[in-house]
Amino acid sequence: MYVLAALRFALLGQLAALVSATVTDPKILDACPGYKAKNVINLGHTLSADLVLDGKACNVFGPDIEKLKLQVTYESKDRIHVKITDPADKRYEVPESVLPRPKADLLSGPLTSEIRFNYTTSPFAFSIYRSSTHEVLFSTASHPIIFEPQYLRVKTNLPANANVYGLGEHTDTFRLPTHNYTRTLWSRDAYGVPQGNNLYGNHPIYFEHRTTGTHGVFLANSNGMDIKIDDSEGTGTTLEYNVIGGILDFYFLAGSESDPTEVVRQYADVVGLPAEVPYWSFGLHQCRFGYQNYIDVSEVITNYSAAGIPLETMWTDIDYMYKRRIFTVDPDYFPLDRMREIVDYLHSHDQKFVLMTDPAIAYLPDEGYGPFDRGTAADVWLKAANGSSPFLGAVWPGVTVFPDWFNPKTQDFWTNEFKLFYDPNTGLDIDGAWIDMNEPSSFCNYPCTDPFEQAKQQDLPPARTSSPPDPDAPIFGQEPFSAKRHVKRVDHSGDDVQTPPYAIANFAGNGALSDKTAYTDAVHANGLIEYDTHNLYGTMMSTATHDAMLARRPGLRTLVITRSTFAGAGTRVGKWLGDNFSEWSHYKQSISGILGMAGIYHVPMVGADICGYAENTTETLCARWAMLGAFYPFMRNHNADTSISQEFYRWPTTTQAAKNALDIRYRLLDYLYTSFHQAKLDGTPVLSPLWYQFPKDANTFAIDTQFFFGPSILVSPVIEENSTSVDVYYPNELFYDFHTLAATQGGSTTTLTDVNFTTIPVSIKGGAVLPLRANSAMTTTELRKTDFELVVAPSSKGTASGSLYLDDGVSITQKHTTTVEFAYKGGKLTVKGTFGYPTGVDVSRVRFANTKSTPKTVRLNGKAVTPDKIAFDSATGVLDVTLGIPFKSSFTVELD
Ligand code: MIG
Repeated sequence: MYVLAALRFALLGQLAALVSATVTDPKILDACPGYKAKNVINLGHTLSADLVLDGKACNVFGPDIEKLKLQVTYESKDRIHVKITDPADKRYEVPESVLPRPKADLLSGPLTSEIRFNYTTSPFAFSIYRSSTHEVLFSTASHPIIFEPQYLRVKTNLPANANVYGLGEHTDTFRLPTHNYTRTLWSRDAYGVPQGNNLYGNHPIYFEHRTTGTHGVFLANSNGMDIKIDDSEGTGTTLEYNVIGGILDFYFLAGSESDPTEVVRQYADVVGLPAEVPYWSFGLHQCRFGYQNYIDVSEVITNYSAAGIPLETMWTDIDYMYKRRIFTVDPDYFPLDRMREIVDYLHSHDQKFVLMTDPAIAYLPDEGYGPFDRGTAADVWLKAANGSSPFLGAVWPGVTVFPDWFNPKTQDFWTNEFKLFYDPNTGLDIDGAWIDMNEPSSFCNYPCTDPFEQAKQQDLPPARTSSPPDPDAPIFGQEPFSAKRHVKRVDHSGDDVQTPPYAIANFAGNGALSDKTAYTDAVHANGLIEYDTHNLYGTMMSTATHDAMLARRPGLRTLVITRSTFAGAGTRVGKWLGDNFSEWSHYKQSISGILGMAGIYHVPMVGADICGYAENTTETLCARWAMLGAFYPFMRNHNADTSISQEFYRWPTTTQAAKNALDIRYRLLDYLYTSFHQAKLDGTPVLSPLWYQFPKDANTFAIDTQFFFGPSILVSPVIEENSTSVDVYYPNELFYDFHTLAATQGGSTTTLTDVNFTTIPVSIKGGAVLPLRANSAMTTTELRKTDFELVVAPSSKGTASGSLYLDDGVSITQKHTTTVEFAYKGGKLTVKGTFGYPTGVDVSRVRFANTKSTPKTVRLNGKAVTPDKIAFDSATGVLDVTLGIPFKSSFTVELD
């Protein structure tokens, strides 16, 4: 039976591959009739038209839809919304509840817009061009739009060797390949994060950069899709969307001719500004899969402290659960009272605790498993195709159900489970939440005819020797049974939602859409089916978890780290990059991964598993990775259950490397915090590729082994195994060594040699005034009691600026904040701020880099500073002025 099904499946798969191989031939698709525009109504601010099939249907992957509706809206001076759909049919669209859409500014229109919409009526084609230069940014000319029930195709020409970035989540180069390249968007549990594959998250946005400007294109569509970039047709480079459902819902972002970060901010106008996270969440996090028991956990905490490596937050993976059931602890291995002791210990030492919560809930009717019983009573499970019985998968605890985040009662259910299990008085008082497996992941391939058999074969849940206790007696009693909801579905009649005619290049299992996940025909409470909403599952779980965490500690920011994301997820959660390997190539590719999340998709609280998740790390790889990881916004060491231990204290080199890099990170923590605050205000990226800051310098366009951490810290890690040298590119500006402040004039590639295994090259871009903590500390609480010092690193023009934002670090609404602006010009440093939040510390000193000689006088607020407080190092050109003044008011320091 199994064999037959598998065989049938393999055949189907090959057939689908064959069909798509022939039909996606660009010549066939380009020969499709396309549409003719009729009844065009152009009101300036908006334009609408009927699109009518312009010839004999080509029916490549289903019948061409005869009549479509085009709606164009100038939403702001830098954004045009282009929507094409079938007016006769209720097609799926990404719900506003998941991705709220921006409002249109009614005063905008082509006259004031930085980009414009242009079109031809017969055949219908449209283009977007830059108003100032008339440069075409996107054009469907000579590539007819194809619009079928389960296949949408839009194709644009690109410049040769186009610089395209985005379309994540992926582990490919940051600048995407332009030859025979396919990006598939379909969430999957992507162990090993292979290049070229679809991974956990989906962000259908790309930026295209030219020396004449940068623009963005966002397709608000959550259906499975292949986006192809190719230059092999001999007709130039093209980018082609092949989407298996939903509608064409494009946002074109004008970006800017001079500043690439404009388009980043404009994208935030569409998907939302990133969540502000607590100050403590920038401390070091330690995790692993495979801590055997509570003693292991407590040992790690002790060992970190003994090694003198600051550990801010301890994590525990699914090991703590009883039979892998969420909202339970194993009474023998992770007994509640001992785990509560650990949490108390952490809290009394200003440290934090995070636990994993998976979405899949053990299917255990009549066993008194509270979460299952309460969810069943509230009727919040995702349903099978029949619309009534729960959809069953096989995950860690065995056979499971999945919460349906579209069900209006699911939030209350989830919030209540969090309140019960994570109750500070009776349960585990977590400070943040870690959510995994939310693609959603299931261990069963399609057709998963018997999840019970699958669970048995995989020995799920993995056996433990202890006997099962009563995992959790309900505290608040049962939820009232609710009447069956009315199911209203998007019309998928006639569609094949398991094996749609166009097969996207899904890498899960055998490639079927339902492989290793909830079936595409699983039904949500609002009638939507997974075929359309699959890519939203992780983001919806993120929102629900974020809200559940806020309900536990009202008014306080939280940290939620998810694996699966969709556009907009960053408004609530952070993300880690999933199951990488302890390999040098994965260490390297993590840079483009974090740049995508923090630099494009607005999920800035991001990091990869430091030292690598699967396989065994080495002392030197882990040392290098500890140092690179110190410049991930989210810094967490995590590994797999079968890998060797890799806490930073395990090897001397790694210990020293971690200490050195953490020292830099912690001294920069307020700078990072300020950067996150800026991101929250206007979407300015927290991390940037070099070209964001040097957009005219073509040497920077492909660089993805160096990056800016905040506005002015350039990180240039050693990349190769066993190497102590690295080729770095310093763009044309002054760069200063972070430690010595020695200046280098950029403009070329330099080989740094003798970079030992406890050192990471970090430099300050000229033009920055940095507020640093004078010393690092063992916790961020301690750090906040440490004095500040300032570094003035002038640009080649002799000026510098910077800023500092400070608040209590935890409240969502801040009563008192401190904002300080730093400006340096003509030998005068001006520090001007409003000091609503008391820093409680001093400014101990200022170091002026690139100073030619000792000035005649140095004045603090106009008064001469005594010579004993001034030191000049002629070798490095650094003038060090001791201040020792309370950091609570504005001041100036003048050199002359
Ligand atoms: O099937 O919870 O990506 O970080 O350690 C594996 C166990 C489930 C996958 C996550 C990984 C985590 C692991 N999880």
